[in-house]
Formats: sequence, structure tokens, C-alpha cells
Amino acid sequence: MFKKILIANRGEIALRVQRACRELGIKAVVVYSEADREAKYVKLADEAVCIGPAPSAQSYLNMPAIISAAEVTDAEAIHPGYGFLSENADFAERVEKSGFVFIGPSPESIRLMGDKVSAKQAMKAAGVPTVPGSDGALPDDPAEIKRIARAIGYPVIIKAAGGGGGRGMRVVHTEAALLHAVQTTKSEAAAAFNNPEVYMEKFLQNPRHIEIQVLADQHRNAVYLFERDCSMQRRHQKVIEEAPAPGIARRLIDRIGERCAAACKKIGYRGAGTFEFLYENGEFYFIEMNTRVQVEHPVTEMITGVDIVRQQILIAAGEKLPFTQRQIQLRGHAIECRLNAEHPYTFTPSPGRITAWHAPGGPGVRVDSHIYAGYCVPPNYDSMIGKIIVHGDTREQALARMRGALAEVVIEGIQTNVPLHRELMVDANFEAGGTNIHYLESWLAQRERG
Ligand code: MV4
Repeated sequence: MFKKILIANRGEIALRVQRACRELGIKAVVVYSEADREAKYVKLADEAVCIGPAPSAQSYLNMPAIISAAEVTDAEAIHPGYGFLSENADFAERVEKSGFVFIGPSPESIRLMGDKVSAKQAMKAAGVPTVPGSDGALPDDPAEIKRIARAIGYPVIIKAAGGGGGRGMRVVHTEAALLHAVQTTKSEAAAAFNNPEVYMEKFLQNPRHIEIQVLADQHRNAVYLFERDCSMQRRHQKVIEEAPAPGIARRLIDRIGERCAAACKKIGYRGAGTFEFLYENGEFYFIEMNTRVQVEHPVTEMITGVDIVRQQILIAAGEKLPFTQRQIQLRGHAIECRLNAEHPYTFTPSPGRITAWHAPGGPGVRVDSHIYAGYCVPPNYDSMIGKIIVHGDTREQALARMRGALAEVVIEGIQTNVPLHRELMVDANFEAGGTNIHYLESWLAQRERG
């Protein structure tokens, strides 16, 4: 096992990884920017190395600084967390070439999934159901593009191969708008991702966003850890996640989950991963794969009892998965509310000093956060400051526990989205379960109108 791991991230996930290291008896090195110097998890780490000034481009995205920090501290492996360099194949490659273990998939797997055209082709070939669409990237011939769109049927969506997570997409409703949309998406993609390739899919109007968590070791074992429903989002930022997904037949999830695990084996995937699907009218359609640990991994941990970050580390060290698919049992229901330092209804970021913090607790309540009274939320990074995760025997119990946790929580000195969560937890449609990806935005628009 590793003796020392470097954590190439910040905030709550840096603390989460540090906790996993501690439990495994591994020393944790954190890197930090000048903006994070005072953070408690930095002081808590066995060692801490400043890698640059506040802007991420000069610190958390600074590959040579991070690799040098691993060298000077004698770390053996690097955990990238989420965001920043976590899905950067060049970084994974440089980590390996420098003699360290990258705690994640191979650079080849990251590269395969980073190109959404190759990801979709690989997953389709492995038997994962995909959204009907073009066979690979769109050709240049306008007549051919029109034929493809007609065969799919309008509306269609044009997506950049280099995009993902909602970047570089355009919906097209009519043939009259098609070629212009393709051209515009191509130029934007060339500028934003240095890759003009685009592909076309049937546009699904009212899907839910359901994702399947997988773990794969380096010995051809792969399991799925059920699903998460991440439909409650605004502008591609998830707000609430839950597991299992309300109202979807277990045998359907099992069938898709088995395909995901089989696909991992087929492509030699290793580590934690997430298959993102759109779910509409009882069907699953693969859209993208994330090759990192995700913000919402705790809901899966709560319903399975599997420590995903611990498993990432063990897998990277070459260990076999300690369970088979049959040994993974789904128990109860979990819900996560992301805590953001922002105005609850305008979503304007609200960095600054937290003057009071009272964390909720009690049975089935987990708080993943690096904040404390006196902590200053820097303005330089994502506004997420932590997560409240609850577990219950049933969805109703989980909901009741989340309402209780949100009633208890105190965060003063900055604005947070806690009031938004309090309202959503008593919303009749959320309570019923199964709202789609557009629900929150229409709910907010409705609320605005009064
Ligand atoms: C789609 C879609 C409808 N039809 N693809 C947005 C993020 C990226 N991961 C894929 N996205 C979408 N792809 C087809 N064929 C609708 C979305 C989408 C979305 C997906 C998941 C979660 C939130 C979303 C919000 C708007 C659009």
C-alpha cells in the first residue's frame, strides 16, 4: 500500500480524500493556493505545499507545480479529486511519466471518454444503449448532414466532440436552421476545445438525468453501484442528487448496470467511473462517461456502504475489488443537498467570511464540508462549500431527515442556498419523485412570477 498520497485538489473533496488516507494509514500531502493557505484541512494534512497564487490556472491547474510538490514530499500517488485536472489525460500521463501513480483510470481511458464521439462509439460497441444519432462525427457534405437529421427526426441536437457537461451544444428544430447551427457549433468547438468535430443526436425533450456508478480494478473485475438521479439542476449545475432513482424498475437498472460493468471490462477501465444517461419513457440512453470521483458520490456510499474514495486508492495500488456484484446490496434511500455560497434565488456568488457554522447531525445525517466558523470562502473557485447527505430506510424517511438537517443548519456571514433547499424539500412534485432536468428552472421561473 502507498505510504503517502498527494491530493491535487481543494475544499471539501481534499478533506474527503484526506479522511480516506487517514483511515488507510496513508500520509496525506495537500497542495494549496495562496487563497487556501488558512483552510483547516491544509493545517490538518501531514504536509502542505503552496503551489501558487489564487487563480486556478497558476495553482490547481499548474501541472509542473503539482508534480514538483509530489517529488519534494516523496509522495507515491496523486489523487486528483473532481474538476481541475481530474479528467485531463495529459496530466495523468505526466504523473505516470514522472514515476507516480495517478489515482484514476489510464490516460487512454480518460482520452477515450474525453472525446464524446469516441466515448459514445466505444460504449455502443460494448452494448450500452446510446441516444439515436449520427454514426460518429458529422461529415462536411451539407446534403449528407440533412439526410442524417431527417433519418433521426427533428428536433436534433448538435454536440461538440470536445464538449460535455453542457458545453458546446445546440438544439435544432427545423431543416432550415440545421446547416447554420452545425457551422456555428463547429466554429465554437474549434475555438473552445481546439476540435471542430461535432455529432448529432435525437433531442430528448423531457428526460431525467440518471447516472450509474462503477468501480473496476486492474484484474478485470468491475461492478456497478446502482444509480443516482441528478435531474434537479440549474444551468448544468446539480443542486440535489438522490439514490436510488424514484420510480425506475430495479430490473431495468440492473440490466443497464450490468452493461456498464461489462463495458468497463471490455475497455480495460480501472478506478471509479460514472455512466451518464438520459432516461425518458422507460428507456436509458448513454450520453457521456465521467472518469473521476463525483461530487455526489456520497449518496451511493450511503445506499451501498461502499467507500468509493477508499476503493479508488486500493484499486490504484493494484488491489482486487473486495466484493462481487452479488455482495453489493442496495439499502434504503439517500439524498444530497449541495451547499453553495450564493444568493439562494439569484445565484450570485457570495464569497466572504463565515461567522457562524452549526452542522446538522443525528441518525443518517452526513456532512461533507471543509468550512468552519471564521473560514473565508475565497472568490476564486466554485461556490460549493459542502454537502449535506442523509440516509433513511425509505425515501420518506430520508426526506424527513433532510428537512430536519436543513432546519438545524446555521451558516452566517455569507449567503447560501439553504433557503432554496428548505423550499424544495417540501415541494409536492419533488416529494412525489421523478422530476425531469427542466423542473428546477421552471420552478424558479414560476416562483419569480409569484
Ligand atoms: C441531451 C439532451 C437532450 N437530448 N442530449 C447537457 C449536458 C450534457 N452532459 C448532455 N446534455 C444534454 N444532452 C440529447 N440527445 C439534454 C441535455 C441537457 C441536460 C442533460 C443532463 C442534465 C441536465 C441537462 C440540462 C439541459 C440539457
